[in-house]
Amino acid sequence: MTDTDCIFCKIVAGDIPSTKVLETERVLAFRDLHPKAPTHVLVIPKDHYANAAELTAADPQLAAAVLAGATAVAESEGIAETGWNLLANTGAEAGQTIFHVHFHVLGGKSFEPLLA
Ligand code: D5M
Repeated sequence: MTDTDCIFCKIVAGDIPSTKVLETERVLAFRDLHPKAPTHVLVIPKDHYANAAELTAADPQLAAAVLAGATAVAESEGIAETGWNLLANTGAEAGQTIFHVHFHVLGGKSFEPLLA
């Protein structure tokens, strides 16, 4: 499942370059182009779903695989022990700009707690 207009589908296809951090059969993780922290990696399903809600409704197993990928990235980046943030902006009002679901893995600096 791909969307020909989707920039992350193009990254999956290898048509746009990316710095890959992890790849499995169904999941890809690559460094964010505009990092907001020393570690800033995006974890995506290779299949195209617009957001986390669509992914979870359509394929909960794949959603779990993406979360497992995020955890593996935190471990390989050396931030699993110090602490890391996992963020999926869902919808334009929440700040989502690319409508291929992606989880931001952020670490290596301290963020103000969102809910403080
Ligand atoms: O996050 C979208 C994120 O995607 C944002 O942090 C920039 C990043 N981005 C955009 N284009 C690229 C490419 N080509 N490679 C890597 N990262 C990219 P959102 O949650 O939708 O605001």
